Amino acid sequence: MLPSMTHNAHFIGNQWVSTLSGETLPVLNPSSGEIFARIARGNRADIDAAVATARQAFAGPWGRLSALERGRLLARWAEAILANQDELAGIESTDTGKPLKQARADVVALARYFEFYGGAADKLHGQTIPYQEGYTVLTIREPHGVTGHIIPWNYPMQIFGRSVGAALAAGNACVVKPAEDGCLSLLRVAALAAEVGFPAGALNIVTGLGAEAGQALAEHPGIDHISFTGSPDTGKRVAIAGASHHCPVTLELGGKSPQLVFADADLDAAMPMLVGAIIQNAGQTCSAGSRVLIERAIYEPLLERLAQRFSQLRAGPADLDLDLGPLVNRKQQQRVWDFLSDAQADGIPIVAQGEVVDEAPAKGYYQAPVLLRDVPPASRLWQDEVFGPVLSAAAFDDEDEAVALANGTPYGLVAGVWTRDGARQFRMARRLEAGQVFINNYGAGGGVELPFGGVRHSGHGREKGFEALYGFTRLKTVALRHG
Ligand code: TXE
Repeated sequence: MLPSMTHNAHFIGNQWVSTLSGETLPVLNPSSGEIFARIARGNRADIDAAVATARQAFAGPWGRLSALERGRLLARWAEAILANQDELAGIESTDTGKPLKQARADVVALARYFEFYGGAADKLHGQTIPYQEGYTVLTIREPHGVTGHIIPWNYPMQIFGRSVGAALAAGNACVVKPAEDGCLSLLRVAALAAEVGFPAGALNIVTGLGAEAGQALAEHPGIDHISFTGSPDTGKRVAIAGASHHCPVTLELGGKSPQLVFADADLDAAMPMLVGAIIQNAGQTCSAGSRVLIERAIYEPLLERLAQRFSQLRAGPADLDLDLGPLVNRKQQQRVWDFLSDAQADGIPIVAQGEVVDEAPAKGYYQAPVLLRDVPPASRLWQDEVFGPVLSAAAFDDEDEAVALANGTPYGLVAGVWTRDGARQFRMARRLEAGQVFINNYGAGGGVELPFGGVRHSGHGREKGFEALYGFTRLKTVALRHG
């Protein structure tokens, strides 16, 4: 079903469709820096075709399926994904540079989204509302219609799963524009959707560049809801494009997430999560724990432990399955280098660095993990998302200072708190400005069930969990006067 990796096409109406312009884009393997595939360079005309097909599906066979049937299709899709785990992980790992074990975890998470939303599809219901005598008032949750999904390259399968899984469960037809640097696994996943019986047009994928296919999708008047994950700047462009046709937009725009470590914390439990939260996916994670705030009494000893661990970390080609793989592309590598050279110019001390192994090809996009200390709150390194394996540390003296430092960036996606003090756990959970707060853990193992999203520059709207289903529906109130 899937065309060979060099045969590029969009997935529209359960068919492989060549791009109307005939243009293609090269796909580079981040581990080697070599071209290994080509994808279709979608444009406005391809988006028009995909939206028209989705609209027909919504008005036709897909739109007429019951919630139970939609749920069953999602469950079957999840099974097919798990049955093809090795192939999907291999594609993802080559395409994005993820170590194989991370890519395998992403496949499992994708299937888990479809299991969760498959089970939830027929449990999404409205309410009856007590009103005046002689009335019955009820609410109905209806799908928006055709939803647009702009997916980034850092977790193509997971972010596709959380967004498209919820949208389909709620009864929408979807048009997806994956990132140019991470779309091959999704084309294979789309083929599996057709194989398990999704009606034509329920899911459509147009590949290409953000400024072309992505912008055309966000601007398209036939799109009834947009979900976007990516950078704050592009998020703003997408929101403006959505506003041009009064389309609701959900934005997830990354973060500068802090982990606060108090002197009474269980440091043995914290250590793996302090390190894992920044090196997972080479730091290219929206919820990466990129800042560690440490109570002064344990600042030096904890930094020493972190330094020891950082100096052991190894980056290398995805198939070696080391602690981390390469960054996704040259642009992201340059971005990390820019942050590090600014930090050097500001005199911010590096405490420890990992290594890039000798087997790593010189043209790959590698970056060894770096730990920096005494990072000033006003520095770019403290304020802005690096999206690389770079951990910034700073000391605090009391809760108030910890909260001020933690909340003192434009972002607010996730926060972690490490303390044994129960009252402080709740105080911190209330005072930290973030969409998720983890106490004595971080990231909660993916947390398909847990509503997720940001405040301020981290975006708005919630994905994951049951909450996402509300975002992918619109509420209708029906007031019946029967006397
Ligand atoms: O993001 P973009 P980039 C952050 C991270 C990273 C930075 C830049 O800090 O270093 O963003 O990454 C599509 N209309 N995150 O340049 O541009 C694009 O094709 C519509 C955080 O890759 O936001 C891709 O599919 N779509 C993040 C997606 O937007 C457009 C994940 C993301 O690209 C578009 C990724 C346009 N005008 C980056 N321009 C997270 N929250 O996890 C681009 N796109």
